[in-house]
Amino acid sequence: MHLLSPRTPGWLDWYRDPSVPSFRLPAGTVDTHCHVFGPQAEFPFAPERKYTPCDGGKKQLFALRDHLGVSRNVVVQATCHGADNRAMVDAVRAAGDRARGVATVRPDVAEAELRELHDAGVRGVRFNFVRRLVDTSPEDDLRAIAGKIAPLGWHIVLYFESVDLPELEGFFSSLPTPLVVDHMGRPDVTRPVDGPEFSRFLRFVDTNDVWVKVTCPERLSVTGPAALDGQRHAYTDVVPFGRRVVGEFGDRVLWGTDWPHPNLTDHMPDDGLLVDHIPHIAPDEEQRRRLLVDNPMRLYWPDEA
Ligand code: 0GY
Repeated sequence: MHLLSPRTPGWLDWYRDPSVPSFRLPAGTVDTHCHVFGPQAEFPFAPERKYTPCDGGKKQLFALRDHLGVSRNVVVQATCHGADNRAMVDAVRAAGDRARGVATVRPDVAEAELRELHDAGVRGVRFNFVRRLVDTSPEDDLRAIAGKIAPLGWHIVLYFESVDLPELEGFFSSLPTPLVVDHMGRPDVTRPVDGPEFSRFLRFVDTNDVWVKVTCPERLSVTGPAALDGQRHAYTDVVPFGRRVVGEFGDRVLWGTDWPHPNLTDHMPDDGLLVDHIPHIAPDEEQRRRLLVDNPMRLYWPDEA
């Protein structure tokens, strides 16, 4: 039997007893950014990983989905599983038509493997440029992957830090598929929403085929989860950023939980509170319908949209 690795010191477990959100998600809501971790005994973590998480498998993911009132999930390959997509694919298959996947693949991936991933429900690959998470792949490798997945109609999910956008933007713009940016490109929310850094990001979105996940207020926030005036309104410093993106790119925004919330060491968000963040960034009903239902359906279930 193989020995289980202990989780990384300081690692916080996902929230075991999330509250019931006050905001009721519209029918058909898609959580477009969540992961599965293992369980390690069944799906060992990749040897090259930069962290060892706690287990967070498909059973718990589906329980959270049902608790929050989410209809469907997009399970994004987490770096702790490297390019071994088995845990993610297992979760997507188990969900039936209620999940899609985003994989990590290597440049030498065979066409038959991509076909198999497609049949399982995978519709994109993730390119990760966050150095604490991965050793970044050479651009030529990423181009080779992009060339292989483009004919399948897939997109590329990009995860990067905002300070790296100027250096990466040219490469991103040259990619042949739609792009989906994680966590609004990770802005520094202590800087002004109309300052040069975030304006550059908005320009990048405006001038390319880019979708934006308005996810992870808990990761971006400096003020943290403290509720405002006793209301279920946390992560208030992130609100202007989310609201701006939803306001400007209403037909290209996506929402997600980021469960089980990798790499958080200061606090673990209550997923119910994350749902209650939505009306603050998408104040009108039409915006919320597009963010939560219409946009993700168009991207991941186009035949049903
Ligand atoms: C996220 C955030 C992180 C990690 C990963 O795949 C991952 O390991 O995505 C992070 O640490 O910022 O998108 O869930």
